[in-house]
Amino acid sequence: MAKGNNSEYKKMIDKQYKDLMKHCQLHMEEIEKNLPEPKEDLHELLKERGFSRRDFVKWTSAMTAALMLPPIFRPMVAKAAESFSRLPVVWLHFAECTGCSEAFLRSSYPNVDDILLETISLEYHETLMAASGYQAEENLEKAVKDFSGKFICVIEGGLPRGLNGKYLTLGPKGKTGIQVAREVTSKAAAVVCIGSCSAFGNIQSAKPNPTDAVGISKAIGISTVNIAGCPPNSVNFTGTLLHYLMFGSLPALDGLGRPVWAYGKRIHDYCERRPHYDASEFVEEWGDKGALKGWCLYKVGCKGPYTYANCGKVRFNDGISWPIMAGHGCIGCTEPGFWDTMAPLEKPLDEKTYGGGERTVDNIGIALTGAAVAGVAAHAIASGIRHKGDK
Ligand code: FSX
Ligand code: SF4
Ligand code: F3S
Repeated sequence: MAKGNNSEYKKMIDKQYKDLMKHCQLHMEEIEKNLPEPKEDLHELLKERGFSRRDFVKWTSAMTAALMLPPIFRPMVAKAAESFSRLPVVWLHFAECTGCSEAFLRSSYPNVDDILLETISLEYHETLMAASGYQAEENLEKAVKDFSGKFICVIEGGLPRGLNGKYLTLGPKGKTGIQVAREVTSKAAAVVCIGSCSAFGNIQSAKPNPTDAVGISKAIGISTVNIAGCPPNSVNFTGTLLHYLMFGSLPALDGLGRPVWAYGKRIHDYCERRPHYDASEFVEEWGDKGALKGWCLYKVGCKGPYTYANCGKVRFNDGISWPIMAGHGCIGCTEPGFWDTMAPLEKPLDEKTYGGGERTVDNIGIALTGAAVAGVAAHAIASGIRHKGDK
């Protein structure tokens, strides 16, 4: 419909939002019936940590906007947050540094998202649980059986495929990571890869990659939602789970499985140093006049023009800062293979390969992130949910 006919257009949009709201309400009623009682009282926990009711309301507004929903959805975002601890989660660890869990669980300046994560109903999490050996394996089997088809499988870390997967074995029976991943994900409602290692292989698969490590999707051939970043931002994880709680589906994904609401734009598009880039004011070397003045970090290796993520918008540690604000360029940690493709990390990319100078930023962006751009519109809302035919 042409936007020119304003009142008709508005009516159509209003109807779409009403239908979406109805879908959301019905789904949340289903949750009331089908998922266990909340294990934690979010409001009590927030109070204990010094967050007021007003802080929570402010957070729901910000999260509603971040998820690209109109303000009428604020009460539903609040309700989904209160139901966060109803969603059973099985959290697996493969080849990684555990920095993703650490970043979420040990933040010195926790935000509402970090507190929300504390309420998550972790049926199994190797780093946090007390059990080990046979008991741990039993816990995993029980969680998968009890919540079959209902739990979210969160995965940290990539999977080594070399030696038939034997570079990574787990538990007393010596199962390979690939075996465990297949068994658990086949019973999950959705698979969320947290961090660039499980999403794309990341450092584990950097050259020369002697263990032949890859991301989960590539290792076992399933669709995954990829919360990229090394480590990723807790906001991008909680927002994705809140969407799932509200609508029973995962948010729209780009061609690399990343939620569009969080990874739809480049670091360069949200960067506070962008006016300096446009005015050709660059830091030429560390500690120079430009560095003191907060100029653009492109010439000291910032890969923000080729990196899709919302770091500049949501920041880290309760919004205090983010890499570029702290004075170092983005190293592209949300992009597949960034360790190899974005090297050298403190110099601009090779001009011969990409065409030369900052004039060609857009060419480089297209070359490195073409797959992401081409795929943004291509994925359906539920593309993170296991497809029937997935092996
Ligand atoms: Fe990888 Fe996460 Fe980087 Fe580390 O688990 S994304 S190496 S922060 O810990 O997987
Ligand atoms: Fe910001 Fe980096 Fe872009 Fe410069 S190149 S404007 S520092 S994202
Ligand atoms: Fe990673 Fe760049 Fe953000 S390095 S944390 S994507 S600013």
